[in-house]
This record gives sequence, structure tokens and C-alpha cells, in this order.
Amino acid sequence: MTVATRAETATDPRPALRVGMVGHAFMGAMHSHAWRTAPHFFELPLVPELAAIAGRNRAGAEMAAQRMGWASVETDWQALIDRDDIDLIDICTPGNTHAEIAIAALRAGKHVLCEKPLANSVAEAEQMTAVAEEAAAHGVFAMCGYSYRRTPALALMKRMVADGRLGTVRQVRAQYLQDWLSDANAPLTWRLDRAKSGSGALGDIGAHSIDAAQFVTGLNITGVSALLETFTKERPMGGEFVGLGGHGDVTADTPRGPVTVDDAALFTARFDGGAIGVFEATRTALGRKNAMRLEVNGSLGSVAFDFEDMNFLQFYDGTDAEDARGFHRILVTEPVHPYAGHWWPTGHGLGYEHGFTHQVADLLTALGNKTAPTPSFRDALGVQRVLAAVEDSAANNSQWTTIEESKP
Ligand code: SOE
Repeated sequence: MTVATRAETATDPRPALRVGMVGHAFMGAMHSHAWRTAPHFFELPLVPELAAIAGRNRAGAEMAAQRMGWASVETDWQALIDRDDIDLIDICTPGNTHAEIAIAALRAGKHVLCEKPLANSVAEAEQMTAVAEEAAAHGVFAMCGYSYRRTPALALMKRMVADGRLGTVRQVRAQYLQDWLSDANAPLTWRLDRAKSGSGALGDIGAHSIDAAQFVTGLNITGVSALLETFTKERPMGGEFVGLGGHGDVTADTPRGPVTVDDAALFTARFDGGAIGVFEATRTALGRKNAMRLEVNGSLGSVAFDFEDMNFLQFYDGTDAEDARGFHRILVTEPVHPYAGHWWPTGHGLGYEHGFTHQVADLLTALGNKTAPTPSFRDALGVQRVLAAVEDSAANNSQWTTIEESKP
């Protein structure tokens, strides 16, 4: 893959990284923001260019290109891959399209950023990982977009565990609670169709919890016992989600179709190294909007994070003087904290979108240094194996289900 050179007239000598993005819904908008913003807040070896966006509907893609800042439009992802002025394919589409797009892109010598979860099955994830590792040998790299790793408080959590501040990790408590599907009249979108999404809350948000737990602790889940539930078995067809309770136009005559994925997933887990964990993912916990929570208890201390209070990390240091022990609320906005120093002066908080900008900054830094970005497709394959084990366990009366090692 030739590294693009910027136009002669450009004052910036750094090479460009020309991005082609597939999809322009919520994640497409978020990734566009990150590609635009990263070079303004991070010193990067490559300068991203929003070269082209692909969407099946030309009018919709044109509108998205204008709104999100893309220079050109394609109506077919293969056309993006065929262009020699594109260096990286950013996949922001439903899970059933990830494998075909990522494999074609990598084989064409394009780097890939693929939204989570990596795929809709272990088999697809294994194939994607094999192609990615083959491409890496030729300097073409792939990353999976588990963006919460790059929330400053979670990155600080990982640093504290790695530095031994918690001692031996014993227990992990991961919840990801949303409520946008609590309304039985919320429509049957692609996220509720197993053929497109692969699973429901489990793969959509449970995958984030699995990746975050493994990333923060440095431990892998080795086995699970699980149950899944679908509370609303049928939903109105043909509409778009317009917010809680916003589906008054749905009537008893509105045709309904079957929901083929879970509304909620619960599972217990064992990690290598002897730790145990409990996980919960749901999109029907009325009142919880985006409560991605993670708590780790160790022999010397505990840390706890709640995305709905995302600028704080709670830390209990068991080595504090006995009369001073308690959960300290650390405001994770200081230059000493991961990523925070790139933004505002002390004490000014960050938001959901910053994790995506950090993701792009770390990706561009890795590519500029010709090194493999993380999380790799193999890391994401590990998450995919846990997702599959949860579904297997739930389908067999919650029987204990082990996770096979990721094959080399
Ligand atoms: C919907 O549940 C969703 O948009 C997830 O798909 C994202 O990965 C998560 O970051 C926010 O919630």
C-alpha cells in the first residue's frame, strides 16, 4: 500500500490517511466527528482526510457527506475499496456486513476500522482475524472499535490494575443498562433481527462490557453460565426509533414482526487467574439510559466506573490509613490521566464522543508507526467467543460453557 502524499500546496508535510467510511447512521456520524477532531487535539503522524462515504441511497449519502464533511460519495462499498485514493475503510454498518467488507478491504491492501461487535458469528470472526493477520505481515492493519477502552476513567482503571494498586483481582461486576427498547411499540429495526445484528443487548452492549472487563483486568473469560430473555416478542414493522414513548402512531392494526434477539442477557463468568464475574446487559432497564458500569474488586482495593458519571472513577484503597478508608471520587480530567491532557484545563469534563476521537488518534498513531493497533481482530475474536458461549449456555439451561482458546 503506498502512503499517500499530501498535495504539493499543503503546508503540512505529514502523509495523509484517506478514509472511506461505509454507513452514515449514529456510528457513522460519531466516527466522522472523530476523524475531523483528532488532528486538532493530538499530534499525529498521519493526517486523516474524509475522502469518501458510501451509502446505498445516493441522496441520503450526499446529505450525510455534506453534514459530516466527506469529500465524495459512493453507493457501493466495493467502489470505495476499488478506489486507489482510499487508504482505510471504516465500517459503520450492521454486523452481518462486517466480514465481507473487512475481508475485501484487507485483501485490497486497505487498513480497516470495524465497529463492534466484530461479526455475527465466531466463524466469521475467525476468518476476519486470519485475513487481518495475513495482511499485517504486509503492513496493512485492522482495529475493532471497542471505544469504551478509550474513556479516560476506564483507561485509568486499567493503569491502576496493571500497577498493582488493587492487588490480585478477585471479582468483576459489569452492567450495561439502557432502556430505549422498554416501549413495546418501538419498531422492529435491524438491531432486533438476528440475521442482521447477530444478537440483541448481548452483542450490542454486552460485548462492550466483555471487552472492557478483559481489557481492564488483563484477564480472559474462560467460562460462563447464562440466561437470555426477550420480553417483547413482536414489534411494529416499518418505523424508525423516535425515542421512548414516541411511537403513538402505532395502532393495533400496525403489522408486527417477530423479535429474534434477546432484550436482556445475564451471565456469571470465570476468568483465568481465578477471578469471577457477573455480567448484565439490557436495553429494557427503564430509567437507565447509558449506564455502562464496571467494578473490579481486588485484594488491596476496588475501582468502580459508571458511564452516566463518566468523568469520575471511584477508588477504594485498602492501604489507606484505617480512619481514612472509603471510596474516593477521582475527577479524571487532569494531565496525569489518560487522554485528558489533550483537551481542556484542569477540571473540565469530557463526553461520549471523546472516546471515539481517542480511538482514531491511537489508530493513526499506530498506523503512522507501522504497528498493529488495538484492539486487534484477535482481541475482538476473543469477545466473539464469549458471546457465542453465552448464547450456547442460555440455550442449554444455563449450563456451564467453557470458551475455547483463541487459535493461534
Ligand atoms: C445502542 O445500544 C448503542 O448505540 C451501541 O450500539 C453503542 O455501541 C454504544 O456505544 C451506545 O449504545
